[in-house]
Amino acid sequence: MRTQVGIIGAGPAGLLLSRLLALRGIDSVVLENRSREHIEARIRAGILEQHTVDTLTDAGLGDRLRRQGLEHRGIHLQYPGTRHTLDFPALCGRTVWVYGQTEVVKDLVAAQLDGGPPLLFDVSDVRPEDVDGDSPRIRFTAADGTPQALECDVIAGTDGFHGVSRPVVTAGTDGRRWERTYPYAWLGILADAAPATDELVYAWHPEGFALYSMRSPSVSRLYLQVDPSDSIDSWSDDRIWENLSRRLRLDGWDVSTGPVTEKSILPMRSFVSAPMRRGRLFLAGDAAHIVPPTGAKGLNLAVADVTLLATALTRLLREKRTDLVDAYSDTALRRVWRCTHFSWWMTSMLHRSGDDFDAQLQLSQLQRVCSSEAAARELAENYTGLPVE
Ligand code: RFL
Ligand code: PHB
Repeated sequence: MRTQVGIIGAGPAGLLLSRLLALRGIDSVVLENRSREHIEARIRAGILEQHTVDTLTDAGLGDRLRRQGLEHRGIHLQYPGTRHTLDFPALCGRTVWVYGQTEVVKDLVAAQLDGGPPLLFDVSDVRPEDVDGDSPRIRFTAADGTPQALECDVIAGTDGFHGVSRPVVTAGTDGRRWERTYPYAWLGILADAAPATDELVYAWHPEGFALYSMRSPSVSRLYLQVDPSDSIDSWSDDRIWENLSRRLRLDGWDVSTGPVTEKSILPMRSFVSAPMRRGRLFLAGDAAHIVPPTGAKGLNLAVADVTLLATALTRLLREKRTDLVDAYSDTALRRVWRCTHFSWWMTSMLHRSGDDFDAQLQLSQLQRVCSSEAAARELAENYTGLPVE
């Protein structure tokens, strides 16, 4: 088997890269170690920046997004006694869209299986090889158990945080990593309940952060700050709703409840690995970096990486010019660090550490964002996404 770009991992990064390359006449094969059902059911991100929506639309994937996605023109920031709305178009001229990552993945998989490049599910033992030369390959075991070798010009490691690609890059480069594990976790639920809010509510509360998000006019997505050592079994649906109602409360208003269809606890960390390249192996998305979800950046960063990478690989493979692939890691990392800072800042401003000095600093910062147009604009520009270089 031979292709120009061997892509490891069919998350949003790998699938979109394959699509962008196909539109430029470059062939690829995507290898995924889980099933189609599994990757289409994973509940994750929900907020798409303007550039992500534009990229998906330009790639011919905007139909359902425009019909079923919800354009949001701001967020509510809340702390006891105050719910303040940030108006994004007024502050920075951009908006964001609520459209679940599961829907993005379904759209990408459908496009791929409808005459797009090969997408192989349920493969195992995936190993990138000879990445320092001009003819790397990926060895893997196909779903039927046969060992295979995929000869490539280039390999893209888009296999997420727990994938096999990053260790290969780290082992062969003089690389560095930076990491922060936060002493918080998010308990997330999906509920069949019409959202009681027009915009997302990010709430600071003495008992901990809460977030009111949504997936559609009839499905709510909500999160609660919990202890990382908490077990989901100790959080009954009633206990979750009581906490959400208390932490999000505002006079004359309450969350709307309904059957909980999914619940889980997610750890929170920041992680950056550099460089994002070793020879002919390029990392993109969660394979190279992780942000805590507070800034809604992870999926959008993955899209920004592959937008850059698709252009750089096209230049390499069509024009034999190496300038953009050589610049890829540094260019991508500038945006990664901006988003890492913004996600850390949002996380630090909104989560209760238990320390009362921290709490006063957080409330002062929230009051500043809610009273100064300059401070609000800084949040709005970062949240809606800075332009891709
Ligand atoms: P993914 O989505 O993890 O995809 C990697 C794919 O690679 C496969 N894989 C392998 N395939 C072959 N061989 C191997 N050895 C393999 N190892 C792994 C995996 O099965 C998978 O299919 O990474 P990608 O494509 O880089 O996409 C990144 C995003 O998924 C992630 O950043 C976001 O979900 C983060 N995130 C959010 N991002 C946002 O932009 N906005 C949000 O509102 C937002 N909310 C969230 C989030 C992440 C969350 N969780 C669960 C971590 C909310 C949550 C709760
Ligand atoms: C979500 O809807 O899953 C979501 C929204 C905003 C965030 C994180 C997650 O900051």
